[in-house]
Amino acid sequence: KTRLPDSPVPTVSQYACQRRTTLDNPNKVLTDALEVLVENCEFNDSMGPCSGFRRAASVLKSLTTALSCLQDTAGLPCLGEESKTIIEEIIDCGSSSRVEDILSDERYQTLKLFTSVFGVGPKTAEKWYRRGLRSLEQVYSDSSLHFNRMQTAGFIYYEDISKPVTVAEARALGCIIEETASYYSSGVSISLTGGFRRGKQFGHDVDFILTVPEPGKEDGLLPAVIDTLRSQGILLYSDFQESTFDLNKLPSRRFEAMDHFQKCFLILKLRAGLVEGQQVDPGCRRDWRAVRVDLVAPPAERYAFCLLGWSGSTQFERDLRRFARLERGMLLDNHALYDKTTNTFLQAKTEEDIFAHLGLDYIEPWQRNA
Ligand code: DCP
Ligand code: MG
Repeated sequence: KTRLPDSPVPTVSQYACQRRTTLDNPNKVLTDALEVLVENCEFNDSMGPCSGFRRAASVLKSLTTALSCLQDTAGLPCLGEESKTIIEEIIDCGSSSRVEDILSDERYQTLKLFTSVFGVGPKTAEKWYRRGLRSLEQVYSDSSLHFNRMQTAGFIYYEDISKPVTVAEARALGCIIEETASYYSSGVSISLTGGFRRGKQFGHDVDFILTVPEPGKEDGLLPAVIDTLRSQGILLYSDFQESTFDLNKLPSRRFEAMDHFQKCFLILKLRAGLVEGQQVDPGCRRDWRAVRVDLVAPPAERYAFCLLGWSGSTQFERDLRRFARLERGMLLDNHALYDKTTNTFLQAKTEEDIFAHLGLDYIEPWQRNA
């Protein structure tokens, strides 16, 4: 028998930052199912199994062909027994009983509904559920409950902000923010980040990074933008967070979900007439919709780290940090990259610089949909 020459087996990395994951996902049925399990774990506060299912779903998202049998998963990383069982069930019978049970579970459905309100996390949702509340109407009319400002806005604008934001709307908002910021300084640069930067057609919000070249000048930027939006009559809600960024306190020891840059979480009034391709319906009771917008204003020299951190996906970010720590002995967050071996901060002007410091091939934003 003639032996075939050893052909290199294409291997899939266990790290999302070493995979190219576009929005084309031929295994969406499988990844949707695994993500139901992730969500359910989040509701149950069981973080262990949660990351297992998250990583499994993320690996499948990077594949360019649909799995047709369980054997197709041979050699793929991050697929535990539980994930494989789900995958096999779905391939064989079209659905997974475990996933179907969760989807029809009253607690899951209710927590999903409650956490769909802006400002409501799993803890609050659980509290409402335990009081026997099952619908948003019941929650909102329960006079013994206290809602914070964010949740109140979440209820008032619920219908609008639970409707996905389109690319055209994101663009229109970009123009508004750009013009508004230019009143503060002609040198302001604005970058679209988050899901839209990864090429998504819809988002739950629109994320922008604003920078000014002059060091320190970013301090007054967002308060000025917020004031102008208010005076234009398009500010429906604003939660401004002062910068707590301190170069001397870097690197932060744990993974931080939130960074320390100046930022604001907004709800803006977007007029239909400003959105390209959108007709103003004369019969409509109003010619605008409410949209969620997040702005962050890092010091210009932190821009690359901030951009990389806010571009996502969340799983891509998690794996970048995990890769940095476990494979390179480095600490990465939205502010900086720190080399623990040499005890130095590695500087970066661009995302490419950061990938290079980590010894990673550059992954384009549209390939980060892990
Ligand atoms: N992010 C993160 N960790 C978090 C929250 C956010 O790494 N806990 C990063 C990754 C996200 C980005 O910030 O991509 C923006 O957050 P969004 O919640 O707006 O997420 P996306 O923009 O990716 O998705 P959507 O289309 O739902 O807005
Ligand atoms: Mg977003």
